[in-house]
Amino acid sequence: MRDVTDLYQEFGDERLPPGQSEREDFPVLSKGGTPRVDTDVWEFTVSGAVENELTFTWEEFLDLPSETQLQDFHCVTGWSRLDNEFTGVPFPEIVERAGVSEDAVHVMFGAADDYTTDLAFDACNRQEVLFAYELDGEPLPADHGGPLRVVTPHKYAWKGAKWVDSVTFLTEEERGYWEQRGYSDTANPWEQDRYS
Ligand SMILES: Nc1nc2c(c(=O)[nH]1)N[C@H]1C(S)=C(S)[C@@H](COP(=O)(O)O)O[C@H]1N2
Ligand SMILES: [Mo]
Repeated sequence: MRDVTDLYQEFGDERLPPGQSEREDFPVLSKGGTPRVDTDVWEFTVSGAVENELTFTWEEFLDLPSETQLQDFHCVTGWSRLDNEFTGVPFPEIVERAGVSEDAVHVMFGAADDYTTDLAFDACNRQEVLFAYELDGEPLPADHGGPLRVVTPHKYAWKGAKWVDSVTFLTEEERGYWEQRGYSDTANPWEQDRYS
């Protein structure tokens, strides 16, 4: 397992970002209910500024190289859950297979509940950004985004789309669900980038 809980050193002095408090349980925050996602018909698509548009079935996605990481999780509402064990596919694995264009500057994630969230390409193209399907050694619970979610330990957690089923590479910035409603594009917890 790779421990990435020290990535805070890139951004600040304290592991726990300012204005956050640690909690042991794992609250569920979703804009609506938990969508039903059937892995038998599930499809994951990669499109936009890429050489190869890609589609993965669930089995194909599970065959991609994966990694287990120890990560922290920071919610913009003020709680942090430390030392979560997430297993999944690192974002750069997708970038490599898709042959992302030089002019891709931004990324939009899409999800089964019509949620979207955006990030700069450089902020996404890191080993710690995982398409995660296990939490603490168990299949990711549906409420937390199972079968597949994104985790972004260097950003507030709304940047991690639960029930993720698409990634689009963009040559211009666009805004996701919360970003259109006043939340930050950068979302750096150590700078308290909560709103834009
Ligand atoms: N698809 C989808 N992803 C989502 C959300 C959502 O409503 N839909 N909520 C976001 C928000 S605001 C947060 S804080 C985290 C919460 O993840 P959790 O429910 O596992 O704690 O998921 C993020 N990802
Ligand atoms: Mo949130």
